[in-house]
Amino acid sequence: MLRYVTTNAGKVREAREYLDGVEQLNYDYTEIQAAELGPIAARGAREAYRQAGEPVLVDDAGLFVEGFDGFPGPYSSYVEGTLGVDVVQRLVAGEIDAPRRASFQCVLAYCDGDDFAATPDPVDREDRSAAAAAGAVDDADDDAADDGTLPVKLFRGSVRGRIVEPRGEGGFGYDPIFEHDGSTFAELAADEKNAVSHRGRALAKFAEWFQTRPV
Ligand code: ITT
Repeated sequence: MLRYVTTNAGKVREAREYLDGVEQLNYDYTEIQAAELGPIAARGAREAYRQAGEPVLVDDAGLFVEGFDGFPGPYSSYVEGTLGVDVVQRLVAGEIDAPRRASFQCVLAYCDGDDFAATPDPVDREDRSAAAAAGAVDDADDDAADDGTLPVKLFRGSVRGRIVEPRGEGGFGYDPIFEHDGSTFAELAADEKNAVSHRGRALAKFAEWFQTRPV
């Protein structure tokens, strides 16, 4: 059975529209520090697969504000928990010259212990020697060494919008301050958000590929 690895129930609600019978694995994998979401999600998927022993899908997402060089990006969860969404909106509004343009990005990382030869979407095969040099793999520990060689398949989605004063009651996280095509994501029904969102786009790609995966 496919496990959607997240502590965030809002993500699972959105994923269910694309993936029949997917179950949440409420597991808080280690989020490494990185400038991009891909390596964080890939590392998380390896760890979660080793934990679950069955196919896993990790969902790493973030809000990238153009005027802040992409901040909070990979730190979006930490910033939501510390500053909060309203403060982020006020910070952006206070940047007189900065455009309020932003994007949401989502990376889904799938791992089932198998290889993915000749598939169109990116496959992350962590370079074990580079990881060892960076101290990410401890060769004295067999489990950690294996961890770096498990292939992970990545699916990406993004959506552009702008940061506005909070509106709407739906969604979660930064949805009330993210406006796309005249509505904030918190003003959209779940299916309307999915139709245009970063997660919806990544999920659509994943679901199409996953259908072709041998059981
Ligand atoms: P997991 O890591 O357990 O999946 P999380 O909520 O911490 O849960 P992320 O690290 O991917 O997940 O989240 C980054 C932040 O971006 C976090 O504050 C989320 O609330 C927010 N976020 C992610 N997707 C979002 C979406 O579709 N709409 C609004 N905010 C979102």
